[in-house]
Amino acid sequence: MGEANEPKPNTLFLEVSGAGIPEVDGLFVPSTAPPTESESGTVSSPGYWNGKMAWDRADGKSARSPSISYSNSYKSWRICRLDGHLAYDMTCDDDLPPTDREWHVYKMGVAPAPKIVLHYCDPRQPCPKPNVVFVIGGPGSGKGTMCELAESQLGWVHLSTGDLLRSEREAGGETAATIKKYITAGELVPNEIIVTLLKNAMEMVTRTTGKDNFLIDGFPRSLANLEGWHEIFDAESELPKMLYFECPFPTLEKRILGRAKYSGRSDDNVDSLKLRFDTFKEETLPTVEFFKRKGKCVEIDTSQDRQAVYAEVGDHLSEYTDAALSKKPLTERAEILLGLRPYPKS
Ligand code: UP5
Ligand code: MG
Repeated sequence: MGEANEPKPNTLFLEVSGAGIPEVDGLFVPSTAPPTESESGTVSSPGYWNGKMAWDRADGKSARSPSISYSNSYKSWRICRLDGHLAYDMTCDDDLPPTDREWHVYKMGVAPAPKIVLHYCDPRQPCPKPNVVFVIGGPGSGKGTMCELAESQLGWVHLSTGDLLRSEREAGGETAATIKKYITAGELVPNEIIVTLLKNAMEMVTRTTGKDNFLIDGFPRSLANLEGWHEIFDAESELPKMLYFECPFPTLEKRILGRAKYSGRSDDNVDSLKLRFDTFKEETLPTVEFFKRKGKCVEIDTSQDRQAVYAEVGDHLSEYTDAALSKKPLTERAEILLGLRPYPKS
C-alpha cells in the first residue's frame, strides 16, 4: 500500500458534496496557484492564499484558481462556481474551511450549501497502513478504560470492536438482528461483519484525521478473527503487538456487576457474563497463545489498581507515542478514568 500517500503536513484534500449547484461538488486538491499579492496586500505562496491554505479543483475545471480560498477583506471562506463567481461563503476566521457549520448561500449560489469533508491523505489513493496494537482480555478486564485513557492522554485512536458492533446494532441496518443475537448469547459475531466494520472505521479515521496509531480493543477474539484480519492486511505484513490483560474471574465478575448499574448493556448480567467468559476461554485464549508463541504478546496484570495498570500500558505503547504527549499533565477525563476524581453527577 502507498507510502506515497502518507499524510503530509499542510497537505489536505477537500471533498465537497450536496451543493445546490452540482458542478461545485467534487474533490479539491492543494492549490498550485502561483504566488500573488491579494487585494488586502497579503502575499500568497503556492498552496496558500491570503495566508491560509487554498484548494483547486482536482479535475482542473475551475475558472478561478484557487476555487476554495480565504478572503482577508471579507473575513470569509469562499467556494466558487466553475465560472469563478462566488457561490457559498462562511464568515469566520477559522484556519481551515469549516466542516461543522452550514455555509451561507451567496447570490450566485443555489441552496443547499455543500458539506465539506477534510482528508489528510489523497482519497484517490489507497489508505496508508495503520500502526496497530491489539488489546485483549476477559470481559471487564479494563480494555475500554485503558484504551480510552491512551486516547485522551497519549493521542492513540481507540476502536472498540464491541462498541462498533453495538452502534451498528442500534443503527438498525441489515446486520443488526444478527449482531443482537450473538452479543446477547455472549458468542462471537461472524467474521465478515466485524472485519468490515473495523476496516471502514480505521480508514475513515486515518483519512479524515491523519491519525494512524490504533488501539484495537477486543479483537482478534479467535484465530478465525485473525484470518479475517489477514484478508484485509496481507499475511506477509508484520503481526501487530498484543497487550493481553490478565485478570481472575471473581474480579471480572465484581467489575461487570458494578458497571451493570449504569452501563445499560444487554450483556452486563450474571448469565451473559458467564457465557462471555466461556467464549473468552475457548476462543480467545488460544489466540493469545498464538501471539505468545510469535513473541508478540505482552501480558499485563489488570487486577492491579488503575494507575498501576495505566503505567504499564503507557510503557508498552511508548515506542509509538508522541514523546511530548507522554509528558502532558493528566486531563480531567484521564483523572476520572483513573479514579482520581469522581464521575460527574450528570
Ligand atoms: N475497571 C477497569 N479497570 C479497573 C481496575 N484496574 N481496577 C478497578 N476497576 C477497574 O472495565 C469494566 C469495569 O471495571 C468498569 O466499570 C471499569 O471502571 C472497571 P472496562 O474497561 O469497561 O472493561 P472491558 O475489558 O472493556 O470490558 P467489556 O465488558 O467491554 O469487555 P468485553 O470483552 O466483554 O466486551 P466487548 O464490548 O469488547 O464485546 C461485547 C460482545 O461483542 C462480545 O461478548 C461479543 O459477543 C461481541 N464481539 C464480537 O463478537 N467480536 C468482536 O471482535 C468484539 C465483540
Ligand atoms: Mg469494553
